[in-house]
Amino acid sequence: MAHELPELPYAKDALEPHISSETLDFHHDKHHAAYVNNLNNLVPGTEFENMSLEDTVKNAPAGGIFNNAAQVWNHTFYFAGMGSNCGGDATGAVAEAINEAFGSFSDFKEQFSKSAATNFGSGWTWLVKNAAGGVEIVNTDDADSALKTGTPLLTIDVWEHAYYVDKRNARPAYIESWWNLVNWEFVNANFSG
Ligand code: MN3
Repeated sequence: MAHELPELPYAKDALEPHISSETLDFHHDKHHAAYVNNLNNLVPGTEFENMSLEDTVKNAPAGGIFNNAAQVWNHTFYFAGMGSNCGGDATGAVAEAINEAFGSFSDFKEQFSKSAATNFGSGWTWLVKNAAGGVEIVNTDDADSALKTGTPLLTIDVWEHAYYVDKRNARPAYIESWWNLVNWEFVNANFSG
């Protein structure tokens, strides 16, 4: 049972002008694809050979299998959390949870953006549902995934390959663009799921 690279849930140019089709050519077709290929090369003959992607992320020890499995899952989740005709303020039940946790959407947006901008080196910034049913912001390093510890609702990839084509070194400009793409229907589905 080989892992497969999921298709993007939109056309390559659907996220423009915020994220270019050239970025997606590299980010999905090269980087995401490479993690899938690496994982498929690593699992034969191990206990992970026939394990689902989610279970592999949750169970693999630190090392190559975990890193590649988590990067496959994280990227699929990241791409699914964006779309055209998206962005704006949060909607639905997750909007209420955000207001409860952060006071207002603008306060949440400011804290999330700051966490993503200051997440040192390569990593991911997440909105997660915690054990109490509320929401919080979590940063992870490198390939690490919020899937290991809780219920991810939304993520932004802050590895340089996510923004260097469009924004060069300006991570904050990428984060500001990304807010225009957040798919709040996806976030709400994860929150209630
Ligand atoms: Mn990436």
